Amino acid sequence: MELLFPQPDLPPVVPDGIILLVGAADLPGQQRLLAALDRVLRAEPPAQARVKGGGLTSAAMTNCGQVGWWSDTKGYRYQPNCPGTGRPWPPIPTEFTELIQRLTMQSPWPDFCPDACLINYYGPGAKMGLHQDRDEKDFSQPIITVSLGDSADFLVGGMARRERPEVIKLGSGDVLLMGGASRMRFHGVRKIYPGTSPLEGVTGRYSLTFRKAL
Ligand SMILES: O=C(O)CCC(=O)C(=O)O
Repeated sequence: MELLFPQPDLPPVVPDGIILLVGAADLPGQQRLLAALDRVLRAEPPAQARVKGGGLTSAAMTNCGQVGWWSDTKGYRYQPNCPGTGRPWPPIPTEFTELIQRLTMQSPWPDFCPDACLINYYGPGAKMGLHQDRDEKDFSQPIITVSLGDSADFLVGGMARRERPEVIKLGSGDVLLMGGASRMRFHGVRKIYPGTSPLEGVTGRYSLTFRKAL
């Protein structure tokens, strides 16, 4: 069908307390983030974690910051050391904190100062089930997610797992802030789109999720 008017590029409607910043990091910015991420990954390579039931997470994980989120058969927690190596997690790179400061300055959370950054790596077919982030001490602080690499379908549900989630497409360089009335929404990742990364040499998707854990 021929359109009478050009199709406007409307941003997706998101629930109250969620701010979606499409293209918050441009390509050179993403490359700077990637170089910093690479240093963290070389220090503490991502690994799938055990969950309480005994299975493994679909995404591989690592952390930087004062504490890192981890899971094993005993449950979920933040801890100062990498369980594999026993070493403290690498510090959050300044390239990451500068981006977060720039983005939160005009947000409802101008004082947000993350002490933890959980890095998830999704290879082809990896996903993350609907869950709430509830291991942090202060729920008045948001969770901020930066996407790098392949695009993904991010799911945002309600306060109960059974509520049908909406799908928000996240591309490389997009940033999602989740706080306020939406801080405790169930969320997850339904699928990634292999081969869509604009970053040379990156296959799969990384999400850098910044938290105030302590
Ligand atoms: O990868 C994402 O965008 C979501 C990550 C997430 O939900 C989490 O780490 O709790």
